[in-house]
Amino acid sequence: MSQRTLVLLKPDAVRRGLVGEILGRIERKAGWTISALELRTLDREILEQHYAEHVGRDFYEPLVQFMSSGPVVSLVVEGERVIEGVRALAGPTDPIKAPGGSIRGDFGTITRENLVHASDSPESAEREIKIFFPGRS
Ligand code: FUP
Repeated sequence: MSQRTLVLLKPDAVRRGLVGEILGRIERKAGWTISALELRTLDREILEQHYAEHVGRDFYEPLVQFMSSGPVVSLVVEGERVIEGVRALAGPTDPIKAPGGSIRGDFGTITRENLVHASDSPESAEREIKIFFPGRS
């Protein structure tokens, strides 16, 4: 089942020079295609839309500070079961619990700075693609 998903390489990934490493893992999956890609620094307004479900949580403010602290790479990836697939490549939210071989497991230590975002359902993917790439909805 072909799908599309919104992926963010977070400011820690860009700062640490891990863009090529992470994009490479996505590109090497058979049949997946990057159909949009942009480097940009996110402002509070777009982050409030993106993280609407987390507004008011104790970790929300530090998350917004971190996510706006430098450029991110935003991309749309299309292909077979890509929503579940990119989340499997990323690993669970807490990088210490993430298995070796996953992006968060290989490179992360703190939950806030966990390198990558990937949509968690077809509905989230469509909502998030509209936020980051309004021309492609
Ligand atoms: P995920 O779907 O794995 O990206 O995780 P969530 O949507 O649950 O959380 C979004 C982001 O909020 C995480 F990537 C990091 C941050 N977060 C925290 O900083 N602390 C928490 O306890 C939970 C999430």
